[in-house]
Amino acid sequence: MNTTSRYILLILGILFSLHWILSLTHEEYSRVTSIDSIASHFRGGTAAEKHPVPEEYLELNSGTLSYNRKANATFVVLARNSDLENTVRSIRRMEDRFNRVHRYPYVILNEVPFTDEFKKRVSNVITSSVEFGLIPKEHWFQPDWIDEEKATAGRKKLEEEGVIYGGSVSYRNMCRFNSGFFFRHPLMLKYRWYWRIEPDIHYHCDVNFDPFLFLEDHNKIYGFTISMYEFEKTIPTLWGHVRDFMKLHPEYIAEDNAMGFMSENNGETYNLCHFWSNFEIADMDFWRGPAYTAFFEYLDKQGGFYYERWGDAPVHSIAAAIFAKKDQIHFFDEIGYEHNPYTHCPKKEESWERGRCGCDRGRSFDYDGYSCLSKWDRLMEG
Ligand SMILES: Nc1nc2c(ncn2[C@@H]2O[C@H](COP(=O)(O)OP(=O)(O)O)[C@@H](O)[C@H]2O)c(=O)[nH]1
Ligand SMILES: [Mg+2]
Repeated sequence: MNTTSRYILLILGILFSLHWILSLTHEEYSRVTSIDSIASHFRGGTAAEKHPVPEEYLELNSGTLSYNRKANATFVVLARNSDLENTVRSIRRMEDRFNRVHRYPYVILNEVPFTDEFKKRVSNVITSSVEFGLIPKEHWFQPDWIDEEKATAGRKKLEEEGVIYGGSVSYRNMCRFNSGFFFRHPLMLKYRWYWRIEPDIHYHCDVNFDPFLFLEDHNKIYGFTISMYEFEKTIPTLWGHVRDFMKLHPEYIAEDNAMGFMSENNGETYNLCHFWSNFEIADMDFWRGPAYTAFFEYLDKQGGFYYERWGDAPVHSIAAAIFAKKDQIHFFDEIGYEHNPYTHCPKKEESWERGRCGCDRGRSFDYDGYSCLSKWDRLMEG
């Protein structure tokens, strides 16, 4: 071997070792350079390309299916009185980009009564109708049977570890409420579908189709725009309980489900992927049905909403991925959405143009190292 070849081999060896060490020691690096993630840049068959909302749903098309039709649906917003300015902004954006055409109602919920000022300011930007609701105490506060000493120790630990909202009880109340109770609120019972809105989110494109009708007509139960990895420290025991539940209730596990999105080894371990639930368009019949009811009750009994800091995002996502078929979950590429710090901007250029999107497609979160969309693409390709 001549000297040049030796040098080349040496350099390749160093690069390979560096890559290997970085992959082992830096999760983020490992994600960005994983085969899935790199492959996604070259894939033609991403979910965005393969599963667009069909032409006949687009309002630019005179034969659109959504004229003269409406779903039994509502927006739902959970907010505090102190969220007033940001709630007004989110709703105003939703009105501008979608709802001044579609006129779906709003339900706005809080564990304390909304002030008159809040109701007046919010109602003023809504072109449809709105109901303000008080959350029943038993749907919100930490139950008596939770061991407070254990819960305090759990909060302290996460706080010391610098986990976001690690020491907050109200954040835990919120996550448990969003996991198991919002769809049981008396004001929500008359509806089947909901679209969740949070204070200070942005809609970057015109939504010129009715996502509720699209989901309903295609027998889907859940729509998302952003997916990502969960902080493992907030759910150390969650997957163990999920596995126990699946053993107890194999009858609820759907055929052809989306387990492959969340696990690389058919359910043995959780890869932390979940749909970001601050955006959700979903079917409450699914949450109200036997599988999810039993699942939520089972998880709730373990106390992890308080002893750890289980989020509604992994809880909803895991349930949708296990109890529904993968085809019943939909990635909405067309909907440009932002919740600080991440933005989904449509991948398809024609969707971006048609939606008059203001976002930068080059900065879309979709194939960021922290996003799980490449895993979704992989699943939907198979
Ligand atoms: N009524 C009420 N709403 C809350 C409370 N905490 C959070 N929320 C709402 O729950 C949602 C998620 O909270 P947020 O602070 O945005 O959490 P993040 O998105 O995970 O950072 C938002 O709609 C908040 O307005 C609370 O204590 N009371
Ligand atoms: Mg938020």
